[in-house]
Amino acid sequence: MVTPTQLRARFAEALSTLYGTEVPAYTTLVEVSQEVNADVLAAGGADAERLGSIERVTAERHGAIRVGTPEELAQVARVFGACGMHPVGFYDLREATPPIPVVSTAFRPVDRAELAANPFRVFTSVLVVDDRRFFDEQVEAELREFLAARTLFPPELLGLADRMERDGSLPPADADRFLDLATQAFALSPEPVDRAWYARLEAISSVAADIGGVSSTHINHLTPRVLDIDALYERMEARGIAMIDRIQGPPRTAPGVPDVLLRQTSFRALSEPRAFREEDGSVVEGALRVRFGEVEQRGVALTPRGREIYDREGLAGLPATDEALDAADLAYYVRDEAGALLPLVYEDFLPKSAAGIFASNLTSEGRSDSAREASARDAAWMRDVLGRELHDPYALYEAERAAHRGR
Ligand code: OOG
Ligand code: NI
Repeated sequence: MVTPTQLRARFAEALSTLYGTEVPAYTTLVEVSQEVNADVLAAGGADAERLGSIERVTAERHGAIRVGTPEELAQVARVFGACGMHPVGFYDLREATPPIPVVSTAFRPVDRAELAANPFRVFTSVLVVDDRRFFDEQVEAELREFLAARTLFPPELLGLADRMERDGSLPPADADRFLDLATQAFALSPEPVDRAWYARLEAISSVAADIGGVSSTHINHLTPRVLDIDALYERMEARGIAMIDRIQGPPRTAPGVPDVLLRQTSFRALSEPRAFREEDGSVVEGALRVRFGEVEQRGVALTPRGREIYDREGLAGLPATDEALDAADLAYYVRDEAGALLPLVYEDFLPKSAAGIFASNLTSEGRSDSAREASARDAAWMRDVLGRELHDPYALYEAERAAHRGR
């Protein structure tokens, strides 16, 4: 029988293979990440693995997907739920600059053994169709009609997902079928895009067009983890792949100073051939730029107090050693039997960086009117839509630290 843990590892691998055939520059990114990781390991020895074993880091990916309706989001939760991935955190990208008309969560394993077995996580955004800052009543009505008419996930896939969640395992043939259907659900569709409809949405927000302008969803990017993101950035540029102009998140730390939170960068969205349906009904070959490659480096998770200082003062406001960060309760650590501090790696996302990643890959700033009324969306809304617990990231780190202390 196949377990959710095995299913997750195989799903991450299947998506990686798919994305590599669809976006060849992703394969380059994975190759360069592995070169950099091998070099860091050779130079740093055991210290290089303080934020995760090389096996974990090599297999580690995060994906990003975008859906249109609460119903679609609830279905995503069932598919990922079958893989032992649970919703963690609430991110409101409408507050970003430029504002993006989505709210998001991340599906991921929540306990340490599961994260160690395979840490696959997916940043998942849902369009806010009734937010008047972006969509007037007419566009909202048309969006609702378009989204209601599509099916992202076939009933067979959802049925298999529910069986896995109910039984805790699936027979091998059913697991294979789940993986085929789930992977296919995130592949780029050959279905023609309605040119006029897509263009209307794109004038408002290219993310809205990517979500509500097409009849299927797709993986937007798949992100390997690297142990030295500055080295990676240089090597990608040396290979002739244009990266966005900066690394999001905290700056590089001096040697010996702990890395905190998450650093990310990406290469620009590439032009991909897509079929378009014109107003006269004819279908022509065109191109869209929406999918890109991103890479991340992870550091120790900060406590709410540590995060507040980081958000206000940057790295300069935080002490420069594990001992001091732990003593002042600014970052999460546990102690091994010998009393040495082990960092708890940050497993989540940063709204400012996410906004930067979104923004660097928009075709235009879009159009929004901040004077108009926002629609209410918060963690409670997200939890109701998901119909399952929405985990608070801090509660997860706290619980893990407490469990160690209790041993
Ligand atoms: C998600 C952008 C955010 C990250 O790593 O912060 C993100 C998207 O482009 O759909 O993936
Ligand atoms: Ni990402």
